[in-house]
Amino acid sequence: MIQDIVARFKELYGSQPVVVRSPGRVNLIGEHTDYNNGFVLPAAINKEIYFAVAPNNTNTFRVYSFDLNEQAEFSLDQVKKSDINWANYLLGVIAQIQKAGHQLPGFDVVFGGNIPIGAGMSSSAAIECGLGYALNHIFNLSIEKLDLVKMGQKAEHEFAGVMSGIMDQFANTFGKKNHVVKLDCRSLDYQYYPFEISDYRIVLCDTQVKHSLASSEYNTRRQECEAGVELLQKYYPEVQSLRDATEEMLAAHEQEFDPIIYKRCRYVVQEDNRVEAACHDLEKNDLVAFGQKMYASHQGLQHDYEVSCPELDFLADLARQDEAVLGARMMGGGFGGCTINLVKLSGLDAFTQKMAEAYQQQFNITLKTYVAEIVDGTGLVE
Ligand code: GAF
Repeated sequence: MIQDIVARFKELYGSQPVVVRSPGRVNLIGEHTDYNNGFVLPAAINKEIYFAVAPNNTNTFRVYSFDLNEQAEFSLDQVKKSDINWANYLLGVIAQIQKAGHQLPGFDVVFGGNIPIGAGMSSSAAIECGLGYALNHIFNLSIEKLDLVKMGQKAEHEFAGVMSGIMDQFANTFGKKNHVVKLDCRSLDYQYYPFEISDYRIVLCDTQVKHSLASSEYNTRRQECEAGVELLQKYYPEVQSLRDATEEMLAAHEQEFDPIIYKRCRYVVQEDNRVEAACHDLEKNDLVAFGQKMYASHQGLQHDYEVSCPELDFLADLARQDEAVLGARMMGGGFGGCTINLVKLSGLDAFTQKMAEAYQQQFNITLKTYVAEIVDGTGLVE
């Protein structure tokens, strides 16, 4: 694939590009906690987007999407949102780099890869951070890695309209081979944990559905959490976000809460606690206990946070009945995309086959499954 992308670049633009590899991500546990300033436990995976990029000595940004076989060209003066949807993830990053005071000369890009779109593996963060990394490199902008992460997130807010947290861009950029990273989404302190699962595998079951509610409900969840914080602040001024709240605080004022807001907040508080506890499980190498927390996370996302959907619930329930599975849950924003499963290697083939058959029968949709390997974050392909 890399060779094809470089060949197309040379064909279209005639120069020699640098190549950047930008991965998707999984999240083991800690869902919808990032924008509540809480904790997440993601990793970069071997589903990746590749960028071929070179300066072009003009004032334009020319780009070709290898996967869509579409081309576009934009002036770098007054970069704004485009009608070409896919280009917005790129334009958003360009706008952020310019906003930070960097002069960007013209450049050409060919990009493409194998992160399934809309499957909850963060192809959008991979596009944002991959381009940011490439531009930083070819123009020697000296932007810190963490600032590239923040620019990617801002691009998502301003050009894609999703008020996402920082997890996806962080995992993309700071991912480390064979490790998960526990991120404190407030301080941005992080810690790597070896993810030693020799006879287990991370398996993603892709529902192939993306319900249209996804981005509007995502933004609604953010607002619901903020409403919960506002109420708590009347009694606990120290609560700046749900990360600072406890189940006891919530319970003490349950009557004053709208019941929906209450269960949203309770879920977030519990999920943050689960991330902490799951990290202790990893320290003890107790994958069984870790898996149990994944199931509990799914229950909370399904019943309290209500961001799951029948397809995800079906897959999580079915996985739970399989002895080869330690844990399963929906992953990412929800309303479609993937479940993440920890599956014993010896039972892997039987698991994927059984899941695919049952899913086909239930929804008449062909399930896609992926075995994810944990790789390093975005970097140059030498
Ligand atoms: C999406 C968002 F982009 C992340 O920031 C995160 O909130 C996630 O949904 C849910 O945990 O991937």
